[in-house]
Amino acid sequence: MSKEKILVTSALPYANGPIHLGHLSGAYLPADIFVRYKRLTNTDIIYVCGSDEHGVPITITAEKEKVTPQVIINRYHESNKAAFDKFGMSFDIYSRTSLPIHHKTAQEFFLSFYEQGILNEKKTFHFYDAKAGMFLPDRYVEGTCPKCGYEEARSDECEKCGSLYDPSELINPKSKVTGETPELKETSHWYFPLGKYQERLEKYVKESDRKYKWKDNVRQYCYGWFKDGLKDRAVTRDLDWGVKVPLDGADGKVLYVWFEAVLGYISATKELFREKGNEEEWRNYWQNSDTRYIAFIGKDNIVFHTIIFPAMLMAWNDANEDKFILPENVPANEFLNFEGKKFSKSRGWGIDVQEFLDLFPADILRYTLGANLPEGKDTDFYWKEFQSKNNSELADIFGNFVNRTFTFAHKHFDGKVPARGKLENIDEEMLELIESYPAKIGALIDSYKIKDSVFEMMSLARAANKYFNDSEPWKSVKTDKEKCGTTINICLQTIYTLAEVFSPVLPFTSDKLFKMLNAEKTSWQESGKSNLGDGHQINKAEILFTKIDDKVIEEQINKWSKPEEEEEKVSQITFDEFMKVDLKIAKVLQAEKIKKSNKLLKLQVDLGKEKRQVVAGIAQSYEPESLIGKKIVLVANLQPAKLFGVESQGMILAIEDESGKLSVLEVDTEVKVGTKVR
Ligand code: B3M
Ligand code: ZN
Repeated sequence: MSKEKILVTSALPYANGPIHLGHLSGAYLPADIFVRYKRLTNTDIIYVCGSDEHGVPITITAEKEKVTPQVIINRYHESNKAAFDKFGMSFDIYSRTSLPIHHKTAQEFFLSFYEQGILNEKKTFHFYDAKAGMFLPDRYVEGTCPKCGYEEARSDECEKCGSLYDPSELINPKSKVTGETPELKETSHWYFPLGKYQERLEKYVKESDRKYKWKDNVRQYCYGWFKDGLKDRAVTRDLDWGVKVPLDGADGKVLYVWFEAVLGYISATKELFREKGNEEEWRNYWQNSDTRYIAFIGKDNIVFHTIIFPAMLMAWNDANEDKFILPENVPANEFLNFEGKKFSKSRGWGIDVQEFLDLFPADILRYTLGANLPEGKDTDFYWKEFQSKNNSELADIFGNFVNRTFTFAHKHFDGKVPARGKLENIDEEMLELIESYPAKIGALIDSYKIKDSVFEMMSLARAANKYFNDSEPWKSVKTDKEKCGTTINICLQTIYTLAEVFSPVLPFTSDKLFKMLNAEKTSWQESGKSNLGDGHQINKAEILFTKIDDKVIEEQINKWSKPEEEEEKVSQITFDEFMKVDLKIAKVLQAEKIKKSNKLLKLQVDLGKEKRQVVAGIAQSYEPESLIGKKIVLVANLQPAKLFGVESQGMILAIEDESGKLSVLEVDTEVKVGTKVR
């Protein structure tokens, strides 16, 4: 049978900062487990990744540090590569998008689209920061929302009330780069007509999902996009850092980072085989309809991998002889949080990988993250849990079992695998168990249930520990040496199986174990058999896992509880500033939903001397009727604003809990309407 061909990619991390544990759980560890497992089956697999080295955040960081973007990307490319290496990531290549081979590949795609005439050139107005001499991407402009008055609204979209508007409507725009007021300046860009591919994309998603069982979150996300309708997307930007637009007169324009970053997978593969001196071999993966392509990513990257990248490949395939395959599956993970809160580089929240690996060995981290992957929902990294996974699972179960077996084998059998005597039920059951586990674990990994597979690996270690206990070799060694030999023989065979099935998650420990066993890995399928012959000499045991002290963990917990307090600090205002806010008690007279909005309610409130109409974003927390009669606190002197075409003359105070549920601030019904709050 010819070997199955698989191409695996993980999202290319931005070379703009260190990777943290959240990244590992999202797109890297699951892929590495998958790849390491597949390499032990009859598979021809390559695993490709690299740094994403373009995009505005890199230029902004460079500007802040007064260095060139090249300095930034070199720094983080090298340090992230080293961190991945220390973590045991087994990429076949960790490339980078600043390489000429990538620029060339991305430009070829752009030109193919351009020459087919599918790109639309459009003129639009964008914010331009004259001081920085650059057009500002949306998230680098901040201003007051024209609809709700929110002061941190983006150039064309308000996070608070969800409205979209024209950038010219944004009140008091400020550049986040220089703090200056940007001007609106006309520019032209090329747009990729995503909508034209919608039908084919829907078919592709539907069929791939049916054949390969896509994850629920991924499928639902795609259908959400389809439902909204796919729109043209600009594939160029006004910037000088990036892949140049390969057209005359396009000076100062580069390809949009996402447009070229996904193509980075292809150029990295080219680079891999160029290094191997087999330049055309990349086609055997990307352009071979027998190859299975799996793209591992985090949930924030779904649209780029299930819609935009496939559309680009379709567009290429329409016009070229050499046709690309599309991802067969995109097993996107949710997010890992850190001690209950989102990782955040800007807020300094969450430990990065280098920092972590300076303190603890990679395998413990791989196991802890692997056992808690955010496959179906967001999960959390907690120091306490990390400690207990290490101490009571890796050390107490797995390590203990290996240690006891080795001690016995050396003490009573000269470090040689003893022959088996007559098998009892308990022995036969254990042998059957180890034979069944590789297939069981493999099937889980094959269906991207990596977290469950890790659980099963430890289940086998647990069963082995129990087998040792129940067999009581410390008794049989005195009364029935042959029986004792049987037990130790089976325990050693089990260690072999464990060394192999754990190898995708604990590669360093697995290597140690094979060295201790004085044996080589076999294929995944064979690893459940009895692989150690009678009389086989084993080596001395090494310590596999050491327990982590409470003190060490507490130190970390203390260290990571600081930013939270800092976060609570908000900037101070003067008494006079506070007194400018006119807070009044109002009574809700009427409440109704606003058409087309699932967040907003329209309220009529009584202020005593006057009545007001207020729009409040509380529709997901309250049925309209339940608000009638409540006395609430109103910001009465807020500038009126229109939301979804409905005028709002004030704002209601509310509290948001962690789940996002809102509770309006209510006061005693005895209080008179119109009373000032102070
Ligand atoms: N660099 C975004 C991210 O790291 C982006 C992924 C590119 S994958 C082609 O989340
Ligand atoms: Zn708004």
